[in-house]
Amino acid sequence: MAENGKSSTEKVPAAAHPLTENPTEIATDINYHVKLNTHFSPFKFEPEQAFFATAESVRNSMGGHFLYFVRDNPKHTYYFSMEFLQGRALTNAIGNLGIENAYAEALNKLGHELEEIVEQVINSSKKPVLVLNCIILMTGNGGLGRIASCFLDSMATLNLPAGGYGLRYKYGLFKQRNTKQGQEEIAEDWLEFSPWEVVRYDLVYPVRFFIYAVLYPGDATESGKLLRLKQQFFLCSASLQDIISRFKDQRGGYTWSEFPSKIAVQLNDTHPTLAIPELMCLPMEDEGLGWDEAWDVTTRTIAYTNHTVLPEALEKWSQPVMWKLLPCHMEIIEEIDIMFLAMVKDTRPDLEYKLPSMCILDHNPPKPVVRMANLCVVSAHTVNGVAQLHSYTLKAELFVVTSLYGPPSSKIRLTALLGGFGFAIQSSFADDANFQDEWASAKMASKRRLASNISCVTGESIDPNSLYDIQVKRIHEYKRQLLNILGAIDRWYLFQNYNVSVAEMLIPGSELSQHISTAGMEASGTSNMKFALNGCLIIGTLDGANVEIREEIGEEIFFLFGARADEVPRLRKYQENRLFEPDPRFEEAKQYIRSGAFGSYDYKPLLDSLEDVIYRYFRDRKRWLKMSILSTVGCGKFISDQTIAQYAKEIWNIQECRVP
Ligand code: B1N
Repeated sequence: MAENGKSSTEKVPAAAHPLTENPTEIATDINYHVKLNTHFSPFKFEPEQAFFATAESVRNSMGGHFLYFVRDNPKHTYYFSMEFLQGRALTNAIGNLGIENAYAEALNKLGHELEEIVEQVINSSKKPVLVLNCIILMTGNGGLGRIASCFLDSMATLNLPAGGYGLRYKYGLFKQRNTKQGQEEIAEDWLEFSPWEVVRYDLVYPVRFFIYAVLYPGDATESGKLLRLKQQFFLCSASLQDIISRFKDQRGGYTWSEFPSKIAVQLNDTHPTLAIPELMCLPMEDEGLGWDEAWDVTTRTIAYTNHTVLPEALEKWSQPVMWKLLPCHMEIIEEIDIMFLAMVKDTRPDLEYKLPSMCILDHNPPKPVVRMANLCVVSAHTVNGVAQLHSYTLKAELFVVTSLYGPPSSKIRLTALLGGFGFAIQSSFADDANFQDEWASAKMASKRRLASNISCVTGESIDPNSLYDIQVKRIHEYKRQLLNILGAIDRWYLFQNYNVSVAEMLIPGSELSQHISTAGMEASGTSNMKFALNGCLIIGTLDGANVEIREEIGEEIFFLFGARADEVPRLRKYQENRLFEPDPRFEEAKQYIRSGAFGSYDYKPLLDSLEDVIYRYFRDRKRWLKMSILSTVGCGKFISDQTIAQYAKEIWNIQECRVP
């Protein structure tokens, strides 16, 4: 065991800016930042300046929390993710600190409205979308990045000594503008204004490459792929060097064997997998740690979350590219693979026939690749899926290898949450006429807010009494947006640039939402939880987290759609043998689209029986409201605070660290 008995100088936290809840003191503090700010004239106090000054005031209040963690040196968790889909940072920060009312009052004293001020924030990582009759098609990614940001919020809410590492992309995904010619893509320079960034000039770590301008460089070309790999390595290397340097700075020196009792690293999918060989490499190269110790440290530190089982979405990197770029890391990966193969042969000869799909290095020509998910499964101490059904699939089909390490721990659901009504309710309220009225007016207010935004963006006005039926998802065949479009072609609007702020409007303002992916394909889905929690009823298949939502809220308030996962293979066979006869209305809808006559067509024949049921329910207002209330009541289990509390206990072994 390597001993590195360096004792660091004792750190006494400097007095932090006090976290005051007194509106007068806050107003004075905001004023101070207005005068101090170097970005704007001190004589102006427009919403933009007010936003900056407020953000800086809040940011200073947060410093105390960091210092507290340094002083107490508890075990920390670090969440590694190649993407974080943030919403409004200011709203999040004051929400998590519980100082929303105090800041609202302080701004009032200064002649501003908090609601107006937070709107000044430029929404980061805007996801381009097209809403076709309220079907939002995202060309970027959704749940995975949003979960990462929700988790950071929940870590803060729960006072956990935890944080995230990600890349500071210069450009997010492009902004979308729709013209008659089609989609126009505009560079998204989202870093224009960010009062939240703190540059640490004193922390510099050597990483061999530094090129990372764009989130999702096109991977159609070899150079695009290489850039993505470099980005991934950059994230892993710089983050681990920072973590190790903080670990070494702790009082009383350190031994490497205690690293896993001080640090937990969670990999958000396989994108940061290079953290595994890098955590082996850094202490072996820099401090002469032996292989066995390095392997022990790495495997006790790293946990992995899988977000998909679709074979085409599982990351594979070309072996020649990896050898060229990261030869030392490839040596380590090769060694891990050899170790793993030997272990299976020794301990589970009955599983040897599975080795070709279980091993990390796939040597098959013409494209020998490294399978990143397999490397994670072999090396992580815990692997989890993102919904019950998904975890079963993981266990059963994909990674038999987990069973080698005792019972697989894929049991945790990950959820993300936006908006919400913000009050505690019980199922007994669902029949209460007064409560139903309040519920209806809250929903109506959200619908009006959404309608007014749609009208600003598109010029179209929408009757708030109509049924708002919404599908928001990354574009993929299995999510079956096309199916939904076929059922919605005569009601189309254009709604651009879907992002977290739009979601906060859209989700509370909707009453019915589509989650109709082919059963067995969607790992979890996250917007399904958000819609259900916001009292929006769901049409869904028995896929991903839909299964659990239906269990929690009750099957009678869930509009079930389509085949079950176990029926899908039979139906596919049918289709292959041309025995499957689609509903004639599909043909009608396709002909209709080809005719190009969207506006004038009588749509009635295309409505299927499920829609008939839905409209019948919708017209019975009391019944609909009751179902909507019960949907929210049943969604407690999908709140990310609860998920993170479970991670903290079951995977990370970290404790709350409360700031007095
Ligand atoms: O992660 C979500 C799940 O709710 C969805 O079911 C799942 O499809 C989604 C490569 C991904 N899986 N894989 C990705 C994202 C970015 C990328 O570059 C893959 N996203 C999901 C949250 O668990």
